[in-house]
Amino acid sequence: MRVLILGGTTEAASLARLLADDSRFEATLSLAGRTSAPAAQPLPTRIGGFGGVEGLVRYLQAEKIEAVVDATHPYAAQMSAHAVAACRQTGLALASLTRAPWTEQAGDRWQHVSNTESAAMVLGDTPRRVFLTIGRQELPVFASAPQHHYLARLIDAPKGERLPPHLVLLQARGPFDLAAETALMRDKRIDVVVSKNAGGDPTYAKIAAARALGLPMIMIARPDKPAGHIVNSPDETVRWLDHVRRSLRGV
Ligand code: 3Y8
Ligand code: NAP
Repeated sequence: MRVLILGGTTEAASLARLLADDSRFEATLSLAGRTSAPAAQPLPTRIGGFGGVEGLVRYLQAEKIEAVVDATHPYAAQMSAHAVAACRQTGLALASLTRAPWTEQAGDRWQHVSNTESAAMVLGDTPRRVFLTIGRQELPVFASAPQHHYLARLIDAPKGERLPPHLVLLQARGPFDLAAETALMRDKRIDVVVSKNAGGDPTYAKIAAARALGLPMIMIARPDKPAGHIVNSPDETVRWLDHVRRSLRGV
């Protein structure tokens, strides 16, 4: 059965490894092409947008896709909206591989904000040393709060976007570990961390490091992300795919 995986996450990578050795499925992984050198994957991989819902519908039809798995990041809301629309239009089965958000533990000092603009605002007027761990796409938002000193972690360097004046770039790709995160925040004298609530293990270390150092964390809320049939692990996704395969083949 031909399967499209909308990827770009740790879960998508582990699902790709499961499907690569499974002769029941002929899967293709799809990336947006946000990074210049994405990690190699064990499945045929297509890179780049589809061209909106219509482009995705045309791709699904041309490639004779029989089931779609949305394994994109919790903050990739537009891709998920397009996947729901395109699968509704084509009648294809859609599973959404989701990951639970992080929840506050004892000792956490989280301040919840609804979006990146509010995160820039709640930093306040007094200059602070801010660890931005939200990547590159929304860095320009912090140009509106130029009084702070920013350490921004991202994968590829920004290209020409308007940036805050006091900015140090840290090009690094997750996952990250607790000792390194704690040492980094201490060495750079960070006094507040800004993060998305991505969930999952790959970047939980920054949450634990901030707690250990008693640092406040500004946590940006997740966007509404449309979904099809919810699955919570790569294994559950494979079981769902086999269920679809059997029902399509009447077995
Ligand atoms: C292109 C594919 C794998 C998947 C690895 C996960 C873990 C490491 C943590 C911090 C947070 C951040 C960012 C992050 C993480 C995993 C996972 C995850 C956060 C790659 C990848 C692609 C992207 C896109 C990139 C965004 C950026 C976001 C950096 C590959 C490595 C901050 C999200 O430069 C850019 O334009 C980067 C853009 C979208 C968010 C942003 O707004 O800048 N991810 N990340 C995917 C595509 O083209 O479709 O390059 O190999 C995948 C991973 N990133 O295979 O093990 O599963 O979450 N990615 C966030 O969580 O806030 C880093 O630094 O603490
Ligand atoms: P988004 O805002 O939800 O989507 C914007 C557009 O990017 C989509 O409409 C689509 O373009 C294209 N796109 C997104 N994901 C795609 C995919 N997997 N394959 C093909 N095209 C894709 O997406 P985003 O938040 O920028 O995320 C882009 C990629 O990075 C996704 O793969 C996501 O899983 C990964 N990622 C994102 C974050 C994050 O913080 N947002 C974190 C980690 C990983 P068209 O309309 O032209 O089809």
